[in-house]
Amino acid sequence: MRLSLRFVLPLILVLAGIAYAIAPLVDRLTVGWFVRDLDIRASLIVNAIQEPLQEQLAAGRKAKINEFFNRITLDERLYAIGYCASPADKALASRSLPADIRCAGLDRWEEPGDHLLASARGPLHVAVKPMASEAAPSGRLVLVHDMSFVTRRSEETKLYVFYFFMGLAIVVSMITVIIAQLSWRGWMTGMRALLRGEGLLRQPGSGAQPNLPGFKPIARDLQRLIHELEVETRTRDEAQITWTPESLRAILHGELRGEDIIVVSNREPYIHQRRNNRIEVQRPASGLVTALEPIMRACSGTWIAHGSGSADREVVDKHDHIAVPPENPAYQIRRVWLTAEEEAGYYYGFSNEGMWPLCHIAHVRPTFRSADWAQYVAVNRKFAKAVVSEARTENPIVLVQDYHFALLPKMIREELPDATIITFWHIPWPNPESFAICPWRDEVLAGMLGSSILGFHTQFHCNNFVDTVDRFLEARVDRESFTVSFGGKSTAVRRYPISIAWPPEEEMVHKPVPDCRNDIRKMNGLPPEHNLGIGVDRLDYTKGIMERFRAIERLMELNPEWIGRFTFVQVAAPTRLGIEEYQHHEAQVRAMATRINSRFGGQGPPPIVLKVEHHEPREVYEYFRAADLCFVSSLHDGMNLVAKEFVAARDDNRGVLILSQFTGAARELPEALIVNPYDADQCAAALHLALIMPATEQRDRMRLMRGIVAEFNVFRWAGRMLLDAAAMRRRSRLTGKAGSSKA
Ligand code: ADQ
Repeated sequence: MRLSLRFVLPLILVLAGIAYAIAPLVDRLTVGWFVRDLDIRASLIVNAIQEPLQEQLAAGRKAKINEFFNRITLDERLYAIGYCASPADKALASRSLPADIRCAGLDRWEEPGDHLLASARGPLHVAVKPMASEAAPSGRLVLVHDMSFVTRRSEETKLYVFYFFMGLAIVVSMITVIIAQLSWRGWMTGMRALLRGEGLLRQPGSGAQPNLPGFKPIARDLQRLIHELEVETRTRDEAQITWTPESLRAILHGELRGEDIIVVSNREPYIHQRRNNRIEVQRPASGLVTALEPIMRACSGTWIAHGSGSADREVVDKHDHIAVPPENPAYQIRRVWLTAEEEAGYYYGFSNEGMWPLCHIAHVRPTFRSADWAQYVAVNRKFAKAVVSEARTENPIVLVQDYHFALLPKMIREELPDATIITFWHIPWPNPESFAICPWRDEVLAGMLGSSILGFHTQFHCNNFVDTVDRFLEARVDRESFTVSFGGKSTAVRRYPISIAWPPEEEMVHKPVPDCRNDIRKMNGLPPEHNLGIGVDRLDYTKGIMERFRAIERLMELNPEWIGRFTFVQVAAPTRLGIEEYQHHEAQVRAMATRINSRFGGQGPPPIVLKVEHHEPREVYEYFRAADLCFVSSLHDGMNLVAKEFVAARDDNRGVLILSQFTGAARELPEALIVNPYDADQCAAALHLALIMPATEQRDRMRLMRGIVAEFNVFRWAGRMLLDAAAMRRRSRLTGKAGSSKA
């Protein structure tokens, strides 16, 4: 609009100037035309009155002639008329004949020219016409016409000319602006089409792509340029940034200043619990919370989660909001309330009896019930509504967390088509054959493909997902860019390995390692130099706790020198106790520990100390620092943060990590002793190797692992996803697409 005004105003001024300049010319032209008309009119009048006038002259009736002339001048235009018999005579004339016109001076009005005479009532036109006849008296007639109407007409004409040019200016400039706009839009559409790799012009409605080979090199060059710029920026960013909460915050301020950020997860970052008539605030020990908190603090966004605390309802405002962190509020939690039936169907049922075993190869059969599915759909819908009601803009950035919300991306996309939706799947993705078990597989896949970016921990999980989509949906899969186009939108499938905060909080590593060793051994009734192993997990069948115990039993069988000299402390947090499979698993774990302890525990400290309870993160770190080895034996794990936490805890560069090959972490920490948890002999050998590993080798391995965890920390995980989202939004603005880009 501003551009149009900038163009139209000068054009109007120029045309107004032209109109002003040509006005005198128009004036002169119109006066000339009227003078010619009046001359002709005068001749006609002379012809008409000549005969009766000559009769009167012949009869010598001068008074009658004057009266005749007065009558004629009643005509609106004819102002005066006179008759001169000769230059010496006095004119016989109407009363109105100006005094300046006398018979003696008539010659001047016969000379070529305008014959205009100025008077008080305006310009007058004077015409002198000979009245020649052989038979009758001759002489000259003077006809004076009133020209004031000519002046009036001339003014009107000037005005018309002015308006005409103004109108012309507006019409011409509007046409020019419209043509310019259309050409610009056409050019931009063409460029966008080129950048999308389409032809320059699309046949409206046909979807046909004309092949314009001449433009392909330009498109290729532009695409390459944009890609190179992005890669260069990202490489520069990632190589140069030391990822800390501060750098993440600074990047968010720079790249996503003022953007509307919404996080959705099942678990909330702060839980209000009522205990002994007091309300306590709990922070769940969760990698997800650690990763996302700095984002929320930096962007002052909204975190939507299930309000699961016993005092959660008491502390929210009327919009179910509460500002957190309590000591220094920086963002808000929006709590979503679920009924017992909803929680049973959506959380325990479909999410944890269906999707969890489906995605983990742990040989526990998934259970799918249509009633659970109905609750899962309903709860996802409930959260989608919450997202829409919390969105402050048309295109918020929504970070959807985990398998509880597979349908949410599509539901949000339907309401907010321009949103940038990043879904992160914290658990593995199975191969297509395994996934086909899910009766609602197409709906789950379509739901997830509402995302702009879909993140997994490992490339292997990305590959499995893309293979699954390729197998079951009518979608276009581009394996070079790893994007899936489905239903007119495309989703980028990306690998973002999650991690932990680095450096760990001072409070976690405050207590010196020797003190941790002493205190933990004392606390568990173990001698001061006793060999100690540690396992920290939720009591979940995917964590391979039974396989771990079997390996310890095998160690005792194969290397009896460790009996009474080695104890493994298993800290197991109770989890999902509403599910029968978990109750059964806990009973099995307890029974197995008891059996092994009774077999090998007679000669001193037991091989296994099982602590089925939740510990504060600080206590967990104390165990990590006290142990000689940490054993992570997951049967299948998206990442496994415990492995990284153990590495972070060991600032003394001691301790050995034994890590299952089926964890995402195994791909990042090859300096750990990588084992197959199903192979008890191999695991026992790894335990033995860890217990006899020289301090120098422990140090070398630990240093390398600490370097990796420090560099690829959780701030990098969050930062990379958001930088990708920011780049996607920039690209969308350039190519005129939003959210998950049009395919
Ligand atoms: P989880 O299956 O919960 O996470 P994990 O990554 O090991 O597994 O994280 C567990 C967290 O809980 C760790 O921070 C650990 O310290 C803590 N924790 C475990 N037992 C505890 C106890 N008894 N007391 C106190 N704290 C305890 C899911 C996926 C993983 C993925 C994460 C993050 O299954 O594969 O790594 O999400 O994406």
